[in-house]
Amino acid sequence: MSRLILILGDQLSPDIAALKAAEKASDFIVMAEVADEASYVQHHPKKIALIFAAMRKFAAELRADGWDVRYTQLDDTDNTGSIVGELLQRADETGATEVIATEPGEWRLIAAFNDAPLRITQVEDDRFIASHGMFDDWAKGRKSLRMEYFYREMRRKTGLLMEGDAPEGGKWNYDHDNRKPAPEEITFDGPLRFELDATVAEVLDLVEARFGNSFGQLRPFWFATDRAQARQALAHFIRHGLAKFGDYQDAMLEGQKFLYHGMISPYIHIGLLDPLEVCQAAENAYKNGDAPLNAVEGFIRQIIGWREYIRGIYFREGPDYTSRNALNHQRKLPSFFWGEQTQMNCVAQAVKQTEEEAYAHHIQRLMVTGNFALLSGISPYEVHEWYLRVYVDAFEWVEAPNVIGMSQFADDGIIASKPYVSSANYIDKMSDYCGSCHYKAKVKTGEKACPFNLLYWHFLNRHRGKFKGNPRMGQMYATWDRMAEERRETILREADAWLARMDAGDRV
Ligand code: DLZ
Ligand code: SF4
Repeated sequence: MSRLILILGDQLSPDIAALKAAEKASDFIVMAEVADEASYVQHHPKKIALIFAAMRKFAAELRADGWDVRYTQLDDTDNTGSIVGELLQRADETGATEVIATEPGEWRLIAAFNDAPLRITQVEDDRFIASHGMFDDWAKGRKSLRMEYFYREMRRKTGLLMEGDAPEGGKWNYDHDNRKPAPEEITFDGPLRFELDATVAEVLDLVEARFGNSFGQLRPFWFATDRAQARQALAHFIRHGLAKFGDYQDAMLEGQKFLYHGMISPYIHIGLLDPLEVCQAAENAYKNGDAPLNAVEGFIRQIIGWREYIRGIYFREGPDYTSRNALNHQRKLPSFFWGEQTQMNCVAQAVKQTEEEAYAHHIQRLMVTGNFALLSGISPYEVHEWYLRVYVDAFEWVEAPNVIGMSQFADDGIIASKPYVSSANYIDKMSDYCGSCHYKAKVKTGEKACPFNLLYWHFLNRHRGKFKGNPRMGQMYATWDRMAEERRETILREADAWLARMDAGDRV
């Protein structure tokens, strides 16, 4: 009996679980560009283009390998607009009565598959090192789920950077050597860029016609869109960027959108690169003496530590995770997140490059836009939707825990042991944004005071009840309490006035 084998736009791996369960002689592969997936949030056009182009090329590879692929293009006249609709149509067409799907990375689709009027078996996505069972076993009975301990398990399990039972170099984590301020000169010219081929050019025209009005620039488009290109992009980063990745991973420079970041996360997440092959390539660079341990360990930790941990949390916490709001933040997302002018240079820079590239690196996301949203009390759901929309590597399983948990503390501390808030100090130290800003990083009150300074105290003050007992925050409250009462009142008054101007749509 033939079956349908569903492959979603972020499941483009030749050894994806559903495909491993398939019979080439009798089963049909189903792939579909559908309006539902392209619009559950209004994605950045570059993200849609990457996914559609990579889907089309992957379908061609499968056909060349002898599979019968039933592929729906977005503008096909009989496109039903949803994945389940396409499965039903293909079931009719082929006589298949059963579907094998690799479990999607989003509760929304899992529920749609469970509720579908045909049998869809969802097999676990084994592109991850930690299965659901393994993560739950690790998490069971623990008071707190800190990434660092989970990461050590992953090191042991994969053998990456291990000397027998001990971590390479004697330490598990070399972050202490990372996080250097922005360097004078960048010697990496950024991710490898690819010329448009006929498939990509056709997809760009389609995306321009259908999604051209969404936030974000479609062109220039230069992403890798197949496995061979993604491997070249990885090799380019390993050869030219990795050695300094660790040192400068938190740095930010105006006009330098990538610094030493490889920008390979979208390729891993959609299946063009296998996470272990990426880590092994980095480990080899260390073994060959081409990159230092602090860079390689930091890079590998992002993949087998953070990425796996975040996914474990998403599935463990369940479908209501994105609606959590532990700090009861209700403010609307200000228009400068959509490119309207702001006088805060750090925010303007992060948003501008997001608009251009569908990318900003993790410190821009965490310490500029995320920090600002948390300090000013923006609804975490709105913040989550923004990140899911604008970033090319944003799929809910990875984006939601990073935003709802790590960045906005809306999960009440499942992921972060304290809220990631900081005043202008940190941004000033790690970037060159402050020098040309309308506001002054070192000014604490008055017209030129950096809003991050005002809002930092406003945040701590308004959440005192929740955080005053947190041992990692005692120092902050002690500093606040030592200030003269009049000064505290001035700060809070100015912060409220600034927020009111922002809410009124003034250029702040
Ligand atoms: C993100 C995305 C987009 C934009 N379009 C499609 C599509 O048309 N067809 C498809 O199969 N997948 C698409 N995707 C990826 C899915 O939304 C993704 O599989 C789920 O969000 C789960 O991670
Ligand atoms: Fe951002 Fe404040 Fe620095 Fe301006 S002064 S760039 S608003 S941190």
